[in-house]
Amino acid sequence: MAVMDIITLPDPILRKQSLPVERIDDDLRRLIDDMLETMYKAPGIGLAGIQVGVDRRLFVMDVSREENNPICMINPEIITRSEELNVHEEGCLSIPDYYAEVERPKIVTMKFLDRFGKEQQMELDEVGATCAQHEFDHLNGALFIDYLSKLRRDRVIKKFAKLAKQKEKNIL
Ligand code: GNR
Ligand code: NI
Repeated sequence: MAVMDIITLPDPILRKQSLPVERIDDDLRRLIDDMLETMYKAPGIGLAGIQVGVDRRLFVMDVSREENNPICMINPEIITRSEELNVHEEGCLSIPDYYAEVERPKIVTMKFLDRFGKEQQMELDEVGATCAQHEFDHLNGALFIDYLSKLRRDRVIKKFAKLAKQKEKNIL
């Protein structure tokens, strides 16, 4: 198993649309295990392929306190969204040290393939629903800051662009 590098803002890769996973084989299962290790190490409660540079429709998550409930969703679909909404503070490993409240459906039902290619359905609530929707967004190039006002979003993007420039300078 290996810890992978996590891509952060303002890397344009994060805005890429991910493509369906076509083959679920040992190589993919190895990637899933590496993504889980990377997520636990961060630490985070979710990680999408695109965050480690893999533009395929899969993500891992674990919202259990004991870190003993790893879930991997391949080619996920959100098949139901509750009318009731829920506000949750969100963060993203690709936008380090920035947090904001986001309103999303409180309960979602996800349909996906598991690591063995078996079709699964799962209802998620509260943090689980928030996390699954946040990860699903990553597969479409969306980030939680897209739900904020343009002013706040632009401020965050600007801050990370400036930071990246500074880092570049320090290397040269
Ligand atoms: O670690 C993470 N925590 C989190 C908190 C609230 C809502 C969503 C998340 S997901 C995030 C990890 C991440 O960036 N996944 O894409
Ligand atoms: Ni994220």
